[in-house]
Amino acid sequence: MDCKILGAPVQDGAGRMGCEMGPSALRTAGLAGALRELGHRVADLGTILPATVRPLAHGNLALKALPEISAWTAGIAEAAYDVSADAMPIFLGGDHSISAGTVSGLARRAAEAGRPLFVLWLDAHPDFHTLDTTASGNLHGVPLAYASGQPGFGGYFPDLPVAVDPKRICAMGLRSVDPAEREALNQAGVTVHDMRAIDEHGIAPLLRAFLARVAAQDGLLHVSLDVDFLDPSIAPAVGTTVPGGATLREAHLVMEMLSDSGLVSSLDLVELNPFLDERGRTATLMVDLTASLMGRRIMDRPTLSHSGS
Ligand code: DIR
Ligand code: MN
Ligand code: MN
Ligand code: MN
Repeated sequence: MDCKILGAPVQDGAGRMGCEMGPSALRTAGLAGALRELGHRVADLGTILPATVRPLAHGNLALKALPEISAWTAGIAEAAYDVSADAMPIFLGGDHSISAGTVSGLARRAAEAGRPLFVLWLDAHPDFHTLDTTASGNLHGVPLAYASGQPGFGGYFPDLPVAVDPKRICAMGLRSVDPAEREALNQAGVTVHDMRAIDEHGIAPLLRAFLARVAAQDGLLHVSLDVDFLDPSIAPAVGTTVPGGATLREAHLVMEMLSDSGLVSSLDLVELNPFLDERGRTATLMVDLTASLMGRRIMDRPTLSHSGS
């Protein structure tokens, strides 16, 4: 596979500084080398730049860094559209606001290719606030709402060329959902597997059902992996830890099943805050998970094929 790595060192969308160092930490933990070892061609395209920042005033006075995140979203969307023409992009955040750009740029590319874009959102949070409903004002809480065409972003974030159909989004690992988000997720018809569902059913059947839908519609699949999907005991380097997250094996199993599916066309690695890490432990785990997604195996396995693929 041809992989293209792009850094998006955005930190203004999170409540604390440090995500700006995320791309450096993921590179230092050996991301490119791990992928080359698996036989992939890897090009590191360096750092995405934001568009020009212009002043923006919004009625929600809690909003933080709206002009900056709007400008980043424009720059990242353009880069995501361009790079996804002929390679699998891996976007290194940066806080999760980068996915407003990655997902919207990828949706535009998928629409041009005549393929439906599906999104797997691996996160403790759904990031489904609008500019009007966020109480924290941290814009890493809005990217999935923006990219799926929820109202209220017009004139503030870049005009959305193509919205992702909310019914093609699956959020897994949720355990911190604000009331306005819960309502909006239900209204929009997003598939949600919170931690209780994972506890009750196991993560594999939930993911298998979603992958079968992607395969049946010949979809492209974008995976957005927030560090806080993982339990803080294994992934401490994130500003918004929530107890009760995915275990090491649950996370690797997700990545291994994604790899087997052959469906993944792009990836975000977001919210890593190296300032909070224990000697690069979380960065290394994120690289190991990416390696599992890109084909690393404990033992050879019989090739699995998807019904409908
Ligand atoms: C909370 C936390 N829902 C907020 N969100 C995120 O600030 O809107 N934390 N994304 O990572
Ligand atoms: Mn272009
Ligand atoms: Mn997130
Ligand atoms: Mn999160």
